[in-house]
Amino acid sequence: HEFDDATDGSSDSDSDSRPAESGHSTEPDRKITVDEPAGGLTAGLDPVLCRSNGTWIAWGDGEADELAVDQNDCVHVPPDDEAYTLRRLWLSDEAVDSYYYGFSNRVLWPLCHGFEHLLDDRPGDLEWYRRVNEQFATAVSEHVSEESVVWLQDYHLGFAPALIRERVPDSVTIAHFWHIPWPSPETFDHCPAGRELLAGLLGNDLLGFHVDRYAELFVECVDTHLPDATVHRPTRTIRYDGNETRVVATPMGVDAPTYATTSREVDSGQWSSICSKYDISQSNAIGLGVDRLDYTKGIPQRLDALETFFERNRPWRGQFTFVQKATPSRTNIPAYQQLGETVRQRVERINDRFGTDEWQPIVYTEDILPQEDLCALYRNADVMVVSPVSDGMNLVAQEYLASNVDESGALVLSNRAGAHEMLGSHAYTIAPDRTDHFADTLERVLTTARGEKRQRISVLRDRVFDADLDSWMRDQFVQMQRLRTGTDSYDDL
Ligand code: GDG
Repeated sequence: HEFDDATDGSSDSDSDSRPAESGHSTEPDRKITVDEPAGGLTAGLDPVLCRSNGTWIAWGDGEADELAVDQNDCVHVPPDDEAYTLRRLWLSDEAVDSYYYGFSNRVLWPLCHGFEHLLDDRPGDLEWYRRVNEQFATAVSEHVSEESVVWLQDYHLGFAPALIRERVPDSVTIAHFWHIPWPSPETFDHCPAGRELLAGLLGNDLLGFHVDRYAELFVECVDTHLPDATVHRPTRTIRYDGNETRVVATPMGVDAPTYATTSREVDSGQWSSICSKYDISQSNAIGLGVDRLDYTKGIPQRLDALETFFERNRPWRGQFTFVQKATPSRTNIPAYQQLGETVRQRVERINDRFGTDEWQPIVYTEDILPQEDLCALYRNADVMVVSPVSDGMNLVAQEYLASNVDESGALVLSNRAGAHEMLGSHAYTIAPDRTDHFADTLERVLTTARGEKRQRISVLRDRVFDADLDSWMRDQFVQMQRLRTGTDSYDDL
C-alpha cells in the first residue's frame, strides 16, 4: 500500500494514516521486501488469516506489488510460511481517482460525518465505485468455498455485499464492519444512490458499527428509505431481498499490550532526542494532538481553544507546549488542501502572537513517526487532546491510554468521538466548538492534582485493555459463528 490507501477488501480505514503498511517494496538491487504493519487492524488480522489459511483481497499498488504476485495475482504471506494468500486487485489511475478519491472520499466520507456541504458528486465517480465494488465481488467469488466467511471493511465497499451475495453459495457468511459514523435519515437524503447503498449493505449477514447510535441510525435509514425492507427494531434485524441482516455495535479496540510494551521500552536517551528534535526540553508540561489532517478531526477548533488558553493564562506561556502531529491525507481533494492551509496559518498566528526566542506554544509537525516515537510521545504527554467534530471511534485516544504506562497523563476528549461512549465517564469532556469551555478544561487539567488524574486514567486504561483489538475481533467472529450455527465457539471458525 501507499500511505493514503485504504481501499482494501479487508484492510482498515485507519491505514489511511499509518506509514508502515503491509505491502512490498523494491530495494535498490530490485530485491522485493515485505513491509509489515506496525499495529492496528492490519496487524491484528494477520494471525486470524494465518489460522484460517484465508485469503486477503486488497488493492495492489506500485511496481513491487506487481512483481511479487504470481500469475493469479496472488502472493503467499508470510513469504517463507505460506500461511495465507494475499490476492491483489489492480486499479487504473482513473479508477483510483474516481472510486477512492471520488465517491468514497468526496461523497460517502463527508456525508457520513455530517459534512453534507462538502459533498462533491462528480460525474462518473459513482459508476467507478460500482465497477470497483463489482471487481472486489468477483474476486471474492473466485476464492470462496461453501463454508467461507467473507469479512469486508469499511465504506469503500458499500455495494459489494449484495454483489457478493449474487455470486456465492447461500451457505457463505458475509460480514462487514463500517468504521465511520452512520448519518441521520435527513442527512442520508443527500446520498446519491442512497437506496443502492442500503441494498448493497443488506447483502450482509452481519453489519457492525462502533457504537449503538450509528447502528440505530442505519436501521432508521432503512426504515425511512427502503419501503420493501422488513425491519425488526428490537433485535436490529432487517429482511430484504431474501436476505436477513443483523446490525450490531462492536466498538473497536487497539492492540493495548503492544502499545504498553513499546512505551515501556522507550529509554531516556530516545526521549531526550525527541525532546531536542521538537525543542520541547524546557517545557514543564506537554500537550499532544495526533491526527490525520482531516476536517472531521477538529484541529482548527483545538487551535482556537489553545489560543484562548494562552491569551488567558500568561503564567503558562513558556511552560506549556502543545505538539500537534498532523498527517497529510487525501491531499488531492480541495477540502483537504484548504484545511491544511488553514491549520498551518493558524499555528503560525498563535506562535507569532505568544512565542518568544526560546519558546513556541505550538510545535507543528507533519512528520510520520515510527511507532516507538509515537509511543514515547504518548507516554510523556501530560495532556492528550482528541477533539474531533465527528469520528467513528478514534483510536488515538485509546493508543494514548494504553501507552501512558506511568499513569501520569490526562485525556481531553470530544463528546462527538465514538470513543466518548467508552471513555467519556473518566475523560475530560469537551465540545469542540465551545472554545471558552475547551480552554478552561485545558487549564483545569493542567492544574488538577496528580492523584485525581491518576485515578481517572487508571480506570480508562483498564477499559482499553479489557476491550482491546483482540477482544473486538473475537466479538465479530463469535457473532458470525452465532449466525452460522447458533453456537458461540470462536475456535470452530
Ligand atoms: C478511521 C475512522 C476509526 C497517525 N500518525 C501516525 C500514526 N498514526 C496512526 C494512529 C492511529 C491511526 O493513525 C489513526 O486512527 P484514527 O482512529 O484516529 O483515525 P482514522 O484514520 O480517521 O480512522 C476512526 C478508525 O477508522 C478505526 O475504525 O477509529 O474513527 O475515521 O492508529 O496511531 N502512526 C504512526 N506514525 C504516525 O506518524 N506510526
